[in-house]
Amino acid sequence: MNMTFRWYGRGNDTVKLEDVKQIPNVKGIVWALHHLAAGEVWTKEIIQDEVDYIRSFGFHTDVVESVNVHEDIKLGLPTRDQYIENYKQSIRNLGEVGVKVICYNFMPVFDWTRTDLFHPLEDGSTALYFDKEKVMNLDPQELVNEVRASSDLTLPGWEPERLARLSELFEQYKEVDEAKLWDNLAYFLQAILPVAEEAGIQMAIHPDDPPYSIFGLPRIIMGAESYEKLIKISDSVANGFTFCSGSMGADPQNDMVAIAEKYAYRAPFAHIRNVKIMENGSFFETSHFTSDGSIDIKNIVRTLNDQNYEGYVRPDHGRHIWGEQCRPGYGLYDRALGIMYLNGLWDAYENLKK
Ligand code: DNO
Repeated sequence: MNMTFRWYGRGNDTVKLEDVKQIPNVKGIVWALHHLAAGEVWTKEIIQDEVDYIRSFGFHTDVVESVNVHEDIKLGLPTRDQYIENYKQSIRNLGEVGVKVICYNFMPVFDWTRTDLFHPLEDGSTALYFDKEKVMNLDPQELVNEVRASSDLTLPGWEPERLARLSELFEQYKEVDEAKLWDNLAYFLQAILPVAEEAGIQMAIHPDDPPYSIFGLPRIIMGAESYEKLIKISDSVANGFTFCSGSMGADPQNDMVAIAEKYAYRAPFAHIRNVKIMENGSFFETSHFTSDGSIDIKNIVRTLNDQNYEGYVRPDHGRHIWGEQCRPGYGLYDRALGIMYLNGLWDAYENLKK
């Protein structure tokens, strides 16, 4: 297990790398060039500048999350080829500085979706919340307005340029059903995987969050069946997954321990976090501690440990605790607690092997 921490970059994150340095066992920073729009080439100069900064703290920069996929690629528009060329160039440039994994997603319009970024929990903290009924009944524009009004910091994947053309995008997606979205993903992968292989990079697709259709948009990376389909598209080593316990696990039908058992070998990157799923399907995010939520975190870690998992791991969204003002879900304190829980579990299982 190679422990990492996601960080949004200088001037773009409330967390300082000096502070991340004090969390035991963190080896690398999961980074991205968040100021570049989806579809732009990540140039060598900008990449080099960012990795130099991160490496100056002694962290590795092996994992990028995310290089966002331009909407025209997901829609399968004629303009996609140029954006795919740009994507290939970004992969090559990232390979040159030694990046090993690129996490990305193929979710139409929205990346992860929540209805409340600061939902009060019983312990006095706040956390991200997904009210299923609300999403099923609300117009997407209303939801976006409501959520954005609650925080100056946008959610990753909720970039202003995407949200600015919301109704246009929804119109375009009327032509794209699940089968079409799969075709568009296959087209994209077939084009980029050989380049990734050559660059020594594994692409790691992130599951849809939540793992079912919302606002009538197609969703395709939802569970074990999706993984089988992905493998059928290409068996290349570069065609990897991001295991995400909280995203895929938000559908109670997904047994995340079984999924880890079967697919961790194809997942160079794992996001480990807990969610509490209510009977009506709504969920809120909890501490990483197993008993606080619905996801069997300790047995996920045990499964990874049994497999001597060498992939990159990061804690995922945390609660907002101890009065911390931070990006929704991405504060320092609760993620640090999450890391120590994961470290503790890992050490304990490791010890049992002796
Ligand atoms: C949420 C994250 C996602 C993830 C992207 C990957 O916190 O896990 O935003 O980074 O879906 O492309």
